[in-house]
Amino acid sequence: MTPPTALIPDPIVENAAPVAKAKSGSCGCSSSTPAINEMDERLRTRIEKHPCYSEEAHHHYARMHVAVAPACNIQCNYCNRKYDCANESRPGVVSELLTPEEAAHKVLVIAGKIPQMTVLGIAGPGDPLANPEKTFRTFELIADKAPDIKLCLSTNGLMLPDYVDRIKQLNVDHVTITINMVDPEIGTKIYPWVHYRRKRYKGLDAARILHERQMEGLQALQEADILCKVNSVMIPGINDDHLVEVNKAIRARGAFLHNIMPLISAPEHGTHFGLTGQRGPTPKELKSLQDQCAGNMKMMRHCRQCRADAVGLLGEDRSQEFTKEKFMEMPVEYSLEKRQEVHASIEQAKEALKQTKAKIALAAKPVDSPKILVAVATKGGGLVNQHFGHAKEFMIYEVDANEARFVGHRKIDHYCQGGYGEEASLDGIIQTIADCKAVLVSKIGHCPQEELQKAGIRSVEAYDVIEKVARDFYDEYLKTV
Ligand code: CLF
Ligand code: SF4
Repeated sequence: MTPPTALIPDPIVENAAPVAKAKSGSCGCSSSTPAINEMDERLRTRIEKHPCYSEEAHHHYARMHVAVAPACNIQCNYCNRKYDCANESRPGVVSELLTPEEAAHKVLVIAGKIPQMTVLGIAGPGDPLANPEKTFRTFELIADKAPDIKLCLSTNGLMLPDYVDRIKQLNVDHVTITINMVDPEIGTKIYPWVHYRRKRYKGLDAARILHERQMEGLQALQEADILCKVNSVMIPGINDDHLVEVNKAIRARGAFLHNIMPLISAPEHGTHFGLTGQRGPTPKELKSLQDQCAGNMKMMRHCRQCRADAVGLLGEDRSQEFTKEKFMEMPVEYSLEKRQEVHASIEQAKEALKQTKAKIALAAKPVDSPKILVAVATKGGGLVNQHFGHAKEFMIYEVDANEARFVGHRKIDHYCQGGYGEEASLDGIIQTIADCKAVLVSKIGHCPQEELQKAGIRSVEAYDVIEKVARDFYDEYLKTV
């Protein structure tokens, strides 16, 4: 097995940010390059440690959520109030509710134990802005005691225009709005009611109010220079075609990033869509819509629809290590200096990996070549570094002769359970990655390797930079087809 080319990868700043275009002088050369570089640099520092806003950052930096906001002011047809806000959560997940003081204690404990945790988000279990005092009190406590932690919130947008000034004052630099439609007629199929200024609205009135408030909120965020991500839940037959319009509308109003998430719907969730048999999109349908919108603006493809009390790197869930019973007994060991040391070493390793990737890119010959998908097992760091049997999800990369590009992730059942391979999970895994030509893993047993081979999926064992392993496999693959 070859040693890793570098330990931790780079913070390549994602493109397509709503950065002003260079003004050209009469000679055609840029007269404002320094200003743009300055702006790029500022943008880079705002997102480089945010695992949701930067695809590269999510390999290295973690986020956590605190569940301080129980109430909600609208009803979405994909949500059951017994559970967390499904705008940013998988349905069927329940979080333990915390007071702002308990939440602040939890954040400080985790900031000491997981120094790569750089972002604190409030995303439920209801809507943070339907619980403004609890939400803002929590942010105040954390900003005071842990100034290096970025503050983030996710809202349905109904009350957003009222709070943009307060959000700005508190230095919350990242806000997500869930926008599923820009046409209230379509909204009537998603939202049965909204509760606004002490009155309940239904049907078209409800959808119209929500739509107008979302657009107003988005515009206000742009004017306040707060980075805004838009989440959209893709609901086949209801808003799937329409999300291209949503994408254009949000881009025109300055959204930084668009995250189109699949509807997760099952009868046992007890949601309207679950009970009426509304299906979610297939991975192929989701990717195709994301690709369609990608020409317009930067798409987020690494969202894990995490819970309102999520802790850890995206894709890993450490929330059970920090239940209320446990974290209330843990001492606060927050140290700004220690955290900065850890971040500096991550940044160093990222720089090393950036150079490795640059070399790979340089060696690529821009030619027309078939695209294939490969599935990658990783524990983070931008490396193929996980045993097949330990993976709970695969990252999917699209590879051709020019590049290996992250296009999404797929959840799977653990193959290795209690030290033994599970045949039933293997069948499920093979189905989940049936369209991939290979799995890239640090190690794989003989039996799953054979079964994968029968299904036309090759196994590649390596411990190295994902893009390098993917490209090496691609070169080999081309020789055999
Ligand atoms: Fe949390 Fe959301 Fe902030 Fe991230 S999550 S409030 S922006 S810190 Fe991220 Fe989780 Fe997807 Fe949300 S992966 S569900 S997009
Ligand atoms: Fe549920 Fe969130 Fe929608 Fe409120 S905004 S109904 S909590 S999914």
